[in-house]
Amino acid sequence: MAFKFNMLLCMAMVASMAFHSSAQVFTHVVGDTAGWNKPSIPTLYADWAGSQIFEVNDILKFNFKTGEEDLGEVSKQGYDQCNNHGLVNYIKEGPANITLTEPGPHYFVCLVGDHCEAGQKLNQMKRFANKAKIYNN
Ligand SMILES: [Cu+2]
Repeated sequence: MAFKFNMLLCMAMVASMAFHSSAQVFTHVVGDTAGWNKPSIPTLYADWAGSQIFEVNDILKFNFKTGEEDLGEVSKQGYDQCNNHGLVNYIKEGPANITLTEPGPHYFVCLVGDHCEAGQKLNQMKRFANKAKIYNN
């Protein structure tokens, strides 16, 4: 009887550990169904980011067609000016998954044509639940 109980307890512990680890990584689909494309409204990605709560190790999934869009992680200046200033990561093939390895702002732009100027840019990665604060930069 005691053996059976220990087995059950052990199984319950394993199950809860599995649940915990899978719950820690959350994938945010950037732009939801709009994907990562030249947006119909300039605030689409800012609005989307404002609806999310990010945590370190969460994943950003950028859904786009290879050859039609791209993805650059750039500096604040690159973001503001829509160019590749401070490029730290450039991905040509979609879809692209980016893991948020640290809190605070991250700056993403599409470097195709005038897409960034039209609003295909993302920087509102400021809300990290485990930090319980808003980053103001
Ligand atoms: Cu684009």
